[in-house]
Amino acid sequence: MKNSTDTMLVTCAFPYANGDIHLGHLLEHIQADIWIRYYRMKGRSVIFICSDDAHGTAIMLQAKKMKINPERLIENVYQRHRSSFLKFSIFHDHYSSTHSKTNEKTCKKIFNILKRKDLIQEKVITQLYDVKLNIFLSDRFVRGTCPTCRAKRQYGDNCEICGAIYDATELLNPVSELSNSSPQIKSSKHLFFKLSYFSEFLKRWVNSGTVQASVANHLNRWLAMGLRSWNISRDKPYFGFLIPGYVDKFFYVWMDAPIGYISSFKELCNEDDKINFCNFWSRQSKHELYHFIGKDIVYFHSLFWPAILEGCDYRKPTKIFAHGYLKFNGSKLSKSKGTIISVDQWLSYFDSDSLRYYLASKLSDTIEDIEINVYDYAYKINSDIVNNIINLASRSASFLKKHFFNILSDCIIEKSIYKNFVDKSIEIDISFQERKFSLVVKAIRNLSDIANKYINTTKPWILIKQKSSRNYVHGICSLGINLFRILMIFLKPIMPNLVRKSELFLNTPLQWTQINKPLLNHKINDFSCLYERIKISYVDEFMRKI
Ligand code: NOT
Ligand code: ZN
Repeated sequence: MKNSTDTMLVTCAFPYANGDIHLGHLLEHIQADIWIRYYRMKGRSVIFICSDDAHGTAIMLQAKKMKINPERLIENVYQRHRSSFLKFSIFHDHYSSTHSKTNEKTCKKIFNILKRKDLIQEKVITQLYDVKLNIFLSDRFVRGTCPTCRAKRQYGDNCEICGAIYDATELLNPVSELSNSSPQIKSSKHLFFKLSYFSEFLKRWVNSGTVQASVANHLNRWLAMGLRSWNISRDKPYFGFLIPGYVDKFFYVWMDAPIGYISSFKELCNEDDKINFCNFWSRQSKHELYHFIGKDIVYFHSLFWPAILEGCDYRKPTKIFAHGYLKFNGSKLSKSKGTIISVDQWLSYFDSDSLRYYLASKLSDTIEDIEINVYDYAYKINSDIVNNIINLASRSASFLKKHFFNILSDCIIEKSIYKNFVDKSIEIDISFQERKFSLVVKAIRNLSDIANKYINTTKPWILIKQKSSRNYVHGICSLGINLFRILMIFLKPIMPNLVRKSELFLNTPLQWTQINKPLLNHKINDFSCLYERIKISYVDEFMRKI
């Protein structure tokens, strides 16, 4: 671990402000949140920020469809997003919107720096234009026949059938998705960021351990093909910020979104004068910056973003952690296929901690996709959490209440088992740090098996019948509770609600630094149900309804 006085700034990708938070967003936020909770438990100073991604054509069009202005749309969505994250125990230190005044100021400032350094170039380009609606069509809003393989209804950037990459103006028989009319080719002046200027810098940066090896492989292929200048402007009508010094030109949403990381942090610094903005973003910054993102937006974060930062002489991300897609019954969760599962849909059947645990059991440091199967989920929760971990507490607690006034014994009777649990913390520590949460869950599950086997073989329910074995039973059940306590410490970053209830039951806060200090001669509270079994009939109904 690095110097523990440095601050870690952690971000998740900004959800678009035109739809609800769904399980795909949660995968990323839960991954980041577990990592953050772990580091905070270890005493690190961690700041978690995010923001809504409020700009772009899609948001503008949706507001139009709803007959409201885009400001109103993004405000409503903002409130819903914030409440959805809270429902999953995800508490950002600051959650902003890319449509904020701070972000407008930061975007203009960064643009002016880049312009001054001659890193912005003007070019006239041709694009498809919807004459019915008076709007330039972005690649996703136009379909036509692939110029290479003649496949029909392909988008304006690439062909899903033959993989060809082309310009939207090369499509044969293009049709606007917005008005169903055939667009015209129209030219207009645009502003480009000279990305290729940073090729050598990016080659070094990408291969210096800042991204996962498999991501670096992809990036190296793009770098080898040569980088092209990047269009950072959009014509009106567009919902975004106007570019200073130009008429009716707006910043492209992918320009102001990453800058939103800086702006969201800046707003937090304005609220909290203990955090120094300039120290953090300067090139010499000793603080750390981590971005959690999906693998689909690696290009923006690992090429454009560090290049913009380098161009402004700002610090670069410490690491970028990409994850795979969340799949449900074998297919990618997608709005168009109706496989999006919203936070509220999930919570009307199940709880938040169990999803956190289930996703943790699948998460690792790779970009492999993650599959959710709700039957497997219910099985895992019932088996690992209810039958194993909670059962360990409930069976031990029943003897302690009935025979020992809820007071734990004054010594650990099987020191080797206790030591085995404590020693596991070294391995679990590393797995948390490396984001290999599936290994954390596996280790917890194995330990809970060991603890339950110990109770099964010592059989306190038989021993209690002999008066002479009372002390032994006291020792067994107290050990059971102490082992449960260690499991709860390990689970604290993953299942915060369950652990809070367990802290009440154990009558003590749970801290990582206290793992090797068992509760001795300590009064616990009466055991009350810490976790409900998931009914399979619920799972059936959930599957029928979604
Ligand atoms: N709204 C985008 C998406 O793909 C993510 C924006 C990421 C935020 O959902 N900032 N940057 N870069
Ligand atoms: Zn094709």
